Amino acid sequence: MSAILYHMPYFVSSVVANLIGELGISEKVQVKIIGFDNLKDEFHLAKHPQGKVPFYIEVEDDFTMIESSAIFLYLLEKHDTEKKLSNWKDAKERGQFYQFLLNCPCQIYPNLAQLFYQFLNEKGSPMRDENLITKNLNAWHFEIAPFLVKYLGDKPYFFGDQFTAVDILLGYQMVLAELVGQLKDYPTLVAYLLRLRERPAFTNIYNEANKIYLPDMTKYSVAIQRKIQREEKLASEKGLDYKFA
Ligand SMILES: N[C@@H](CCC(=O)N[C@@H](CS)C(=O)NCC(=O)O)C(=O)O
Repeated sequence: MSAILYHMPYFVSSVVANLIGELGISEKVQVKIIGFDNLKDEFHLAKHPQGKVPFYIEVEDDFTMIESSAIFLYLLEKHDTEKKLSNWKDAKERGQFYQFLLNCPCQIYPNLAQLFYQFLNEKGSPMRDENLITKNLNAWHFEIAPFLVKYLGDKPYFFGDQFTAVDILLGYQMVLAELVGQLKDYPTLVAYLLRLRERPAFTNIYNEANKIYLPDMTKYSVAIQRKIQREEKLASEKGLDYKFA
């Protein structure tokens, strides 16, 4: 095994794990689940500056990459040699692939992830920011979802009849939208998600069993404490008066 993707189910690393499944390259790229116990440990922080997932390592020369979309594009270019998932019909279609490659992690995912984390807090909890929830719900319902509904139209997949790498990127956003209860108003997106669920590589990543990895505040707090302790230690070594607020 020469390469490893470090992944946490339902985290944004899922798009890369899903790509590996679709390409059938799990013999070449091992998908390793990093559990809450190892999240933000010394090894993790040495490989990813924020202790996030995904990160990807080619073991022989310790070549390391972070950022889901960069790893996604790297693996697609390296392994989709038969253009099974990236047979773009022209430069414009390639451009639109780049559009979603950036729009998913920069716009859609942060919007839905913030809703997910906010909804972990009970109504009335001081941790819950209703303004942030409203802002993210508005962005989803008034901007993002209408854009996706219009783009998909009555096509089975985002670029037409053929499933492509773009559907891996957007499939994750559909899963998140469903998790935060915001997909049901959009029948075409619901039908699209059902279509994706017919793919074994998709259900291998997004299934009930893997939901044990969905964050809750208790599981996550150990990793956060570990990060805070490390930062306070580094700050004191540098003589900085730094306390995590
Ligand atoms: N822009 C980064 C975002 C990475 C990211 O935010 N990962 C989240 C999961 S979805 C994470 O690892 N969170 C754990 C943490 O922050 O402790 C990417 O697309 O790879």
